Amino acid sequence: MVKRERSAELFRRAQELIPGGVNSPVRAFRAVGGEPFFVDRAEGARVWDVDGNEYVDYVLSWGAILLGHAHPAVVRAVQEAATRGTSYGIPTGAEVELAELVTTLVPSVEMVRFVSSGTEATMSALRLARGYTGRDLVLKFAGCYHGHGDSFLVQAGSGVATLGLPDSPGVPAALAALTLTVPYNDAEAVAAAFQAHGERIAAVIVEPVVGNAGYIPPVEGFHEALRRLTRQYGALLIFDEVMTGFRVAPGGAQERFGIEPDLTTLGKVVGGGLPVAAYGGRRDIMERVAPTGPIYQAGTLSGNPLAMAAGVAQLLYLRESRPHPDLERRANRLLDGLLGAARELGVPAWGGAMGGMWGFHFAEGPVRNFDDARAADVELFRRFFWGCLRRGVNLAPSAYEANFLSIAHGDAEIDFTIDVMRAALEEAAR
Ligand code: KE4
Repeated sequence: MVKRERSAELFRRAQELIPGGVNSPVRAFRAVGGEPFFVDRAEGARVWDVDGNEYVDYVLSWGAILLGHAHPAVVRAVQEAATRGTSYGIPTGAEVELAELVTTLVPSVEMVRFVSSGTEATMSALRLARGYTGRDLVLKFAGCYHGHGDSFLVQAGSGVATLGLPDSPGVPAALAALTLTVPYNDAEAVAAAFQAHGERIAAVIVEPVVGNAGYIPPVEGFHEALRRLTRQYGALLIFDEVMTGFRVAPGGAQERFGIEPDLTTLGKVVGGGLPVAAYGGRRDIMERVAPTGPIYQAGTLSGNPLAMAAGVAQLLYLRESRPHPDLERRANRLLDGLLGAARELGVPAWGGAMGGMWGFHFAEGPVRNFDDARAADVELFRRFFWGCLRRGVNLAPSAYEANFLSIAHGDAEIDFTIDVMRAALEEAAR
């Protein structure tokens, strides 16, 4: 039995002081039951909890860690920046350096504004799209998560072209009504929504590869349809690449799919594990952002020098090492190991991998949208998750999340994980 006393004690204290004992809900393990472990330290592909248990980690700060935990280049850059101060509220050269890296790696991004979280990036991109087009409606996809901005905490109305309803208390119905929600991978539903509301839609925002309903890749032609329909109706196309940016390819999903969105939001990898996110895109749109334009957005810690240093270090390393083909090979080997074990055991399973992002559903598949994902065997997932954790593999603690891997996940870690997943599935499927 894995010792967990110190995590349990910390969790008890945390719950007294922090809602659910965590600073972001998914960390509380409510989707898998039981209690979370508390991390003591991490290095490369591994994390160690406060009771000394070791895990090969596939959460990787929900995708932010591409080079592996505590990569020397990132640690050195942050340490060095800290000796010169931790925040100024005054422009620094590091912001220019990261902006140059982002705009060269992500071709559609001509100008960029750094913020401190993905939520801030998507909220700002939406306000910009509304300000630039003079329109109010936004169209999103069921199962896609774009942070906790009010306009995104909205559930689908009854029909594809009906207006949204609040998906959280505190979101005003009047605001939720401005968000249309349609099924992912359903270009006809998007066309119907545009036929019904086209002249009022400011933007379509989409996870180009879904990571927040479990892993769901786009079907052939889906993004081309979004690009065509947004152009046809004068709406902006926003690629929310907070998760896919720099992870599925150096230039993100848009490079992989050959799509040029009008705006892109970025996060996670761009900050090397420190709080950096960004929104950017066409110069004629970005120039409408204060202080060059009237559309307001600001942030005390935006462009924080330590966070910029971490982001620059991770992106420079990524640009030189071009790790994505190797990451994808390993992710596919890992997934083939799991799917092969499932086949042998007669367990329905389906999954996919793109660059350093991968995921699976215990369902026949293919999983094309949120309804398909919700039809998967979540109970089996819960047993499987704990079977892996007990054996030293830390997967995302929810069936509706993606997993990741880093350049530190070598063949030894992949082989170990395949063995663990096989044993965990055998036990869970009994
Ligand atoms: P943050 O505000 O959490 O930095 O980013 C919001 C966000 C926006 N867009 C996409 C595509 C995202 O995946 C996210 C955040 N991802 C989740 C993972 N499912 C973060 C984990 C969490 O909520 O703690």
